[in-house]
Amino acid sequence: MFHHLILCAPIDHALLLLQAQLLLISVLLFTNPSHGSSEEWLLIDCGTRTSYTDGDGLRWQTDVGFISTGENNTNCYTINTPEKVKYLIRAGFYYGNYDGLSRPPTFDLVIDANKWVTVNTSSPEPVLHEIVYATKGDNFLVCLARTRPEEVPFISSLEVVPLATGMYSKMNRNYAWYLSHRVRFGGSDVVSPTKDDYNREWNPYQDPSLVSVAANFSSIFGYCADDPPLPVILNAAEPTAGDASNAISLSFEFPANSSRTNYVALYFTEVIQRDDGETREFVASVDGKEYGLEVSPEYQICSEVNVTTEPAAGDMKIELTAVSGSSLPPLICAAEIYTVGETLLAGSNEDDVNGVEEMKKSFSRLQAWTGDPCLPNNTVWEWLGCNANDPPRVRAIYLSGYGLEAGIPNFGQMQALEIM
Ligand SMILES: *[C@@H]1O[C@H](CO)[C@@H](O)[C@H](O)[C@H]1NC(C)=O
Ligand SMILES: *[C@@H]1O[C@H](CO)[C@@H](O)[C@H](O)[C@H]1NC(C)=O
Ligand SMILES: *[C@@H]1O[C@H](CO)[C@@H](O)[C@H](O)[C@H]1NC(C)=O
Ligand SMILES: *[C@@H]1O[C@H](CO)[C@@H](O)[C@H](O)[C@H]1NC(C)=O
Ligand SMILES: *[C@@H]1O[C@H](CO)[C@@H](O)[C@H](O)[C@H]1NC(C)=O
Ligand SMILES: CC(=O)N[C@H]1CO[C@H](CO)[C@@H](O)[C@@H]1O
Repeated sequence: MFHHLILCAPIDHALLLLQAQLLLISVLLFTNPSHGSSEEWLLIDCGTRTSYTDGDGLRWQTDVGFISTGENNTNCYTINTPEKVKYLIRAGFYYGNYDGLSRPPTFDLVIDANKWVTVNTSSPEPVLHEIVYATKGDNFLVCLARTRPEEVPFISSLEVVPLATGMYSKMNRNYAWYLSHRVRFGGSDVVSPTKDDYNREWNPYQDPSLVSVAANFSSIFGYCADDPPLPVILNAAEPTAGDASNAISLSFEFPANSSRTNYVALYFTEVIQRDDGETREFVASVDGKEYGLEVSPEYQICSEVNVTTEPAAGDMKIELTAVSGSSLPPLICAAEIYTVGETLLAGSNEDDVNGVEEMKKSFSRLQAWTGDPCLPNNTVWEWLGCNANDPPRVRAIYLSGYGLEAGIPNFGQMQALEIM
């Protein structure tokens, strides 16, 4: 029973400078990507009234042109896309008391007909939510849904980056995949999104039982399918010298009572030219399961193992264990872990969507309603009732209170309609 609306909120400029890449909106270019390039991104910054190019040469603009106009002027963002491309999408929220009310709102973030996440903006830090999403058609919508009557949703940033064909190919396209962890091991600094062809941020994984080893080369000859950036690959971590176990044990935090299925990608390179007779071979296991992930990294080549894991609960344990006979311990450069969401809903019945679009054309008072009319089912348009079919159908139209005088248009194709 709540309205989808969007407010591109200004963000604190000092924080913007510190967190530029996190807080800016980028929406991409609608060409079919083969190599990641920031030139394929269209960048929108909620804190700006005019376009500009930043110090990294990235072009930023306002959200004008991406929002549908309505009673509240801004509703959903419509992102035009080529069909069947996967996107990395990151939404950022920084309240910073921009409205002077000291009332950080909680609301739903929605992508097409699907709930993405409930956003709680009470943190003093920017809140970021990131997914890999495969578009179904020639555009997709990102909407903010008001779920608490007194709280007005806003967004600070929305970054949409096309992924190259073949990236994350084990991620089933019928699901959204939520970023849970993305780490690099061989260094203590963050590798910023501007260093990554796909706008990914790589945070250091700190563990006293690991020691960093820098590669003695500065370029690689073989790339990984999921294409981590060079600074991440040129540094690895090994067990601290003297550790006899020849193993690396990693732990990644997850809610204790969650049931999670993850896509896990691990990245490696051999950082030294091994002497004759030296070997480095190890196996990776996730939550104690081996999945046949065997690694023998090669000098100056990125290698990757990846797996969609069986459901598990609580923290994730990843173990890298040297095979017997390996003269060198395991090493690792980086890891990404994405958690699968619910099956994506296709959207409400198409005839009904077309029917309500016709009604919106006839009644300007209805034009503020955007997004899917019946989905998610806690954000059904206020003047509609929907059934629980899959896909849902419009069951009722409640126009009293809207002061509508024009003739009712023909929406005879809305066959589930019982109440007007
Ligand atoms: C938002 O998060 C804050 C801090 O964790 C919490 O106190 C508050 O109850 C949350 N709001 C909602 C609506 O869940
Ligand atoms: C996943 O790992 C396999 C090897 O196990 C590799 O062939 C593939 O390119 C990797 N990447 C993707 C995106 O599947
Ligand atoms: C997990 O725990 C949280 C807090 O203890 C609770 O609110 C939530 O309902 C639990 N979820 C499940 C699936 O049990
Ligand atoms: C890297 O180390 C190997 C020996 O492990 C050496 O042969 C090679 O010249 C070094 N490369 C550079 C660029 O220093
Ligand atoms: C709303 O959708 C959720 C799944 O997203 C489902 O579990 C729930 O039963 C639905 N509620 C109604 C009233 O259809
Ligand atoms: C259609 C709709 O939700 N309109 C809202 C626009 O914003 C004003 C002020 O926040 C609300 O009072 C309207 O209800």
